[in-house]
Amino acid sequence: VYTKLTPEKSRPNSKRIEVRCAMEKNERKGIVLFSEYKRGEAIKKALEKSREDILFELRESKLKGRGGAGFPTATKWNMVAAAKSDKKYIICNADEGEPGTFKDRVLLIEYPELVFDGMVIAGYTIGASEGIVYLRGEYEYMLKSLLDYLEAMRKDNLLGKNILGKDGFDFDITIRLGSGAYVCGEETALIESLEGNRGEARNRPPYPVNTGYMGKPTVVNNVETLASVPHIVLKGGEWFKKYGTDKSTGSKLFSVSGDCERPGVYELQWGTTINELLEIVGARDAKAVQVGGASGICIPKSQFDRSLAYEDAATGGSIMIFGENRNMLRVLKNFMEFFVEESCGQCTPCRIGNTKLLEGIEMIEKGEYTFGYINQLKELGQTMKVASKCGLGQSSPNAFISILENFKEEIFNGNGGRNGK
Ligand code: L3W
Repeated sequence: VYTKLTPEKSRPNSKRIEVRCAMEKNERKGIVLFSEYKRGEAIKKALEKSREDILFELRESKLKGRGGAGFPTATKWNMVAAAKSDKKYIICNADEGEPGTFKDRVLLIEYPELVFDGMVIAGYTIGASEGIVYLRGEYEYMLKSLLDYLEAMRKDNLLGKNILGKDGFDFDITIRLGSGAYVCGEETALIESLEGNRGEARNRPPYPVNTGYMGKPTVVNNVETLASVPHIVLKGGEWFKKYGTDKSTGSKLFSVSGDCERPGVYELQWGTTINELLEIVGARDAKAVQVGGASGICIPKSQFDRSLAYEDAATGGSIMIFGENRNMLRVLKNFMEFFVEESCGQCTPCRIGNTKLLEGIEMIEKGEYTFGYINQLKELGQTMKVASKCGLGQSSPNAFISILENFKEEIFNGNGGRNGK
């Protein structure tokens, strides 16, 4: 599916929005990530530049981390570039475990040139000679093709010693598989896992930029963040920030699933409204959109004019659409079961908190609850957000709080409790 929306059809006064569904293999047109790119192009250009120039363009672009948190990429790279150390690392976080998220999978399968070239450029800029892809265990099926791809890059001297004739720039990439733990998408749990330890988050600070893999300065970037870099190097930061909004520049990949006619991965400008997105994907009777996966917030129809942007409805790119017939309590129960299962158990707010929230949902299902207790659970959710050690427990109450708040009519008065579909 390929659609172009004119300004009139989208936001008034907005720039043209180009949309592409990456599930269609032959389509090669898009805003940034899905636009034309040839392997090695940006590496060649980067190696003609100084590290400072690359950092300058990156800063100009205002690229922010695409995993969900939105930390400025140039700041992160700069910290590692400036660090004094005999060894530095660039890690590509491909542990795409957020329910409803499948855009990194598409990038890795269809656009490996962007991801790997982005890693090489990162290595050059920060002064690392080793890159590691931490690949979600469930993506083992793509391991062979990725390894073949890396081999082809070595043959073209895009990896290895003195890359493209650049004296002294040696860089190579290895791929390591996860084993299915959601928490290993959290960067410090990921590093623990890479070091051969149990996947549990570390306290931060120190951040990985100071004390990362093997205690060395490390950049950990999401797949999509790295894939944005080659285009920025080729076309410049000014070009990149023509797209999107002031605070959320460029484009974003959205993994769209649920009750719509055209699920898939879409590249849209930041700032696109939920209404616009629903029209593009053919969702006619949506009553709720879960933005940001199970750990995100559930937005009701009355707020569909909100923008997908760091400054409004921020997201790592997961969009789950729920039609009129969905039982939102059951949706919520499904999310909370996931978090109870995936909490690593290390910190109490997350381990006990998620279990308590799930128990609350089961009480509502049975009709055995008091509003006083449900309100206490919402407060517990707020406590989990501030007291949990890592992003898992800090964000798992989002769905609980937003669904119970935004769908209270359905859940407490309608048939959503015991008798819904
Ligand atoms: C140096 C400082 N570095 C922050 C770095 C930090 C990290 C990045 C973001 O992720 C998100 C949440 C969900 N000096 C620094 C610094 N950094 N301060 O910036 O850090 P932070 O703490 O804002 O967020 P986080 O804990 O890394 C939480 C999302 O993750 N999430 C799940 C996402 C799932 C996927 C997926 O499957 N693809 O993305 C769940 O919580 O959106 O916003 O690198 O080191 N002073």
